[in-house]
Amino acid sequence: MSYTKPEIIKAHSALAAEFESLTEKKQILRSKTLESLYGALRALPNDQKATYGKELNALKTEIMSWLNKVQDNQEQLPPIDVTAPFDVNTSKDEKQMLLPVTQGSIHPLMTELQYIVDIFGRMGFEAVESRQIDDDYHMFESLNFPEGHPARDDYDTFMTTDGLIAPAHTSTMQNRVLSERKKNLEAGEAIAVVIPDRVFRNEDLDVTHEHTFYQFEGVYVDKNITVGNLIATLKTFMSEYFGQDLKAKIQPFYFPFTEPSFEFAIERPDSLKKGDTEADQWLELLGCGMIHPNVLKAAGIDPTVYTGFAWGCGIERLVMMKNSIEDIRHFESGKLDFLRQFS
Ligand code: FA5
Repeated sequence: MSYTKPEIIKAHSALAAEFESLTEKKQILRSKTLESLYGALRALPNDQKATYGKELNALKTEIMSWLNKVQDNQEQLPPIDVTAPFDVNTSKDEKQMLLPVTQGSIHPLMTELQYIVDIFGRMGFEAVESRQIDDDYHMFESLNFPEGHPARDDYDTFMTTDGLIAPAHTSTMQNRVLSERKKNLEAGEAIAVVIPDRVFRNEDLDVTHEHTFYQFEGVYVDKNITVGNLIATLKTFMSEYFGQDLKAKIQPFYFPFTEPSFEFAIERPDSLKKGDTEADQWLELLGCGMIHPNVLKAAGIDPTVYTGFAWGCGIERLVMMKNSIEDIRHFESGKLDFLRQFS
């Protein structure tokens, strides 16, 4: 449309220049120039409003078409694969350069996880992956937490309204590994498995508590297995992992899926001691115990013939102990200063 009103003609070229200079193009709709045209419309005598208003509307429509054009152009931009190991700024015709590996390194948690799995591999444990979405049966039911059991509240579990669960511990895998390996057990082969993965809890965060963290579960079942075997296994692992014998202690605890149940703590190195009380000297690393007969039964294993132990250990807390890291929140912070210490 060609405009006739001098104020609108002037505003049109001012708006076109302003649009050109804007990075956030939508801001044009808030332009002072446009605003003052609307102010002028309101101030006009009624008999002049119609023609002025028509031109102002046409100007607004033209501005909207500028905006649509910009949007169309943006939509036509080729998508960028942010996971590609290339420099995304090189054009298609140029030879795409692989990013130098010095710009990235394996996350310390993954390095440690591989090391943990390797130690257990040498101790005869097979590694099985857990999962990051599960259901009520594996999170609670199969682990001897019947519906309405108060201990369900101890695991501040994220769940969807239709019953899907973000696992709050790796124990969700116990029923699966026990059921799958029951036949081999009956044929004389002990069940010996470690299960690492990410777990999620609606936690209050502090230096030793994260909402998303890693655990590894251990499950061992055979005939004549006792608490002595459990402690010996954990101590062997700890001395191999830390390269020295650390003071460890177990104290009675409660988990619905083990009986008896324990908490296993190790003495903090001096740099991580928090205070003078007994509790400040120790870091709780894992929960463990003898697998409850109901858990074995849920997997079809006869608890009068077989016994076993299980544990669930926080990987961050192990790595913190080993490297004198004072705050668990560094791991997920993405801070390069922190990560580069391990590259
Ligand atoms: C459990 O998760 C049990 N499933 C462990 C278990 C497995 C017991 C098999 C018996 C048999 P607990 O909630 O205590 O227990 O967590 C186990 C370990 O995970 C803790 O000792 C700690 O090392 C780690 N952990 C727990 N909560 C957090 C958190 N918010 N942030 C970081 N690490 C945590």
